[in-house]
Amino acid sequence: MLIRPWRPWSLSENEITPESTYLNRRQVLAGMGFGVAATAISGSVFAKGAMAAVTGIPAERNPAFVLDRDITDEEEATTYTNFYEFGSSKNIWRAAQKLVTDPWAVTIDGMVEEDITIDAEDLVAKLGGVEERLYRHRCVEAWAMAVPWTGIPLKKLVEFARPDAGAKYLRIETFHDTSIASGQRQSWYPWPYVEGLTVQEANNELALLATGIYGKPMPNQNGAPIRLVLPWKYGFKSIKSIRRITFTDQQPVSFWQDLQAKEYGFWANVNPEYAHPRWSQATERLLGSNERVPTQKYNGYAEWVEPLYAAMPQTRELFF
Ligand SMILES: Nc1nc2c(c(=O)[nH]1)N[C@H]1C(S)=C(S)[C@@H](COP(=O)(O)O)O[C@H]1N2
Ligand SMILES: [Mo]
Repeated sequence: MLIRPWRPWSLSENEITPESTYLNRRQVLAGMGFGVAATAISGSVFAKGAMAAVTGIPAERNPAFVLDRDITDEEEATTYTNFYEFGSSKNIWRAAQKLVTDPWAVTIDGMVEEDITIDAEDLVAKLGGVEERLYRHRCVEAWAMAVPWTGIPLKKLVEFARPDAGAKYLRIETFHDTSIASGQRQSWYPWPYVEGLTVQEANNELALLATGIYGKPMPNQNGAPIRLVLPWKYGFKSIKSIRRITFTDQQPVSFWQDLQAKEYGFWANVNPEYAHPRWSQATERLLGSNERVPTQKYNGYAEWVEPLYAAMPQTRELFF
């Protein structure tokens, strides 16, 4: 087994982990202990759990999306993950194997022509072909990665859902099952995990409903069988293991907003000029290395998404 060297940055990253600092002391200590253990056991782990057969994988790469950095090592991106349902450490990939992702019912409801509950596989087939895209990902905790996602533009789901003219937002929910996800037994969190975005954002070309990564079906720990990927926003907006998508005229209150509205807003568009209340967002650490690089406005995707916000006041509210 590969024993990883101690990396000093992992300690400082633990210190800034926004998703645990406000928790009670007991929880913070438990999380740190687990983090230290994680550096010693996350070697040779290529079999990261059973993966269901998924439509269209591997898919053809869409050449419109190019990176300014190397693709993150696959093992890093699939073993260093945030998925609070399975615990507050980054090393939850093993625990996440408990999730049964096939069959997987997804419900589309709210302000739509007709509510529907459909298996994720059938939904993906109905929405059409998947493609591969290379995207940067920027966590609010100031680590970043660059990975090949497989997925379908979210706008195809909007089209399929046939929302009412009055629907302004998508409210998206993760599964809720305390018998599988030990993190969900921690009652101080507002489970299930919820995220939201506007219908216009969902219709933006960049918004992706992802079913795979590195040319393989999505591993559980990265959000199987279906998750959101919104690369111009902080990573917490990219909700994993989606169960329900509700079209609504009310701005959804997301999981982190509910916990700490002063630190995690609804828009959460990446911007190096607006610091998090507890740390700078000016630079980011590339996963799998000690290298820090400057963070870019909209995570480098301004040309795709700036028009979405052109009519809004360019204040901090848009960027936290
Ligand atoms: N359901 C759910 N989705 C989630 C999270 C989570 O804890 N639960 N964490 C978010 C955060 S903070 C980030 S940075 C990304 C991480 O995605 P990755 O683990 O695939 O890199 O997932 C997001 N989606
Ligand atoms: Mo994150």
